[in-house]
Amino acid sequence: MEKTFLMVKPDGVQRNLIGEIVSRFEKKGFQLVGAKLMQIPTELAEEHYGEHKERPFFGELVDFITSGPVFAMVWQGDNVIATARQMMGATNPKDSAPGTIRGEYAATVGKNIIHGSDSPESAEREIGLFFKGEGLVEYNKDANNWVY
Ligand code: DAT
Ligand code: MG
Repeated sequence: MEKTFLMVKPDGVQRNLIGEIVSRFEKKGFQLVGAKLMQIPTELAEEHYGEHKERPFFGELVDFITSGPVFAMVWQGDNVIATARQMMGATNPKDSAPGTIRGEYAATVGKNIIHGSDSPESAEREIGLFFKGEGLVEYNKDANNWVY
């Protein structure tokens, strides 16, 4: 089953949105296989966002993502990578559809509440970066029989 890396960013943690966000993915029928509250070290932030190194907002992005704890998660399910991106909404909340996480809770691109992997390659890379093969729990979830 496909896995993706999702993370409630520091603004989402501070604004008490962890539960709301977890709840949305649970209700959708996805399965949580790893989660932790953590402070991201600068080096990990720079590596995670390495694809944006040359962008003018890179410094701000690293400062923001290291400005407080994040809630890092791995979720599993059929087509979870693309579906989670749809549930998150567009990167810039000015364009995020109502009903999406960013559409409901975010107002600016610099504080857009949630991160989600954008492809199978980035999911594998980000799960490896944040969970290093540890902390993932493989288990049978009976509710899957009612989802699939
Ligand atoms: P996403 O988080 O939807 O995958 P991305 O990978 O293009 O978006 O960018 C990573 C983060 O960088 C994004 O969540 C917020 C920030 N960001 C993107 N574009 C930005 C911009 N033009 N100005 C400021 N921050 C930006
Ligand atoms: Mg991205």
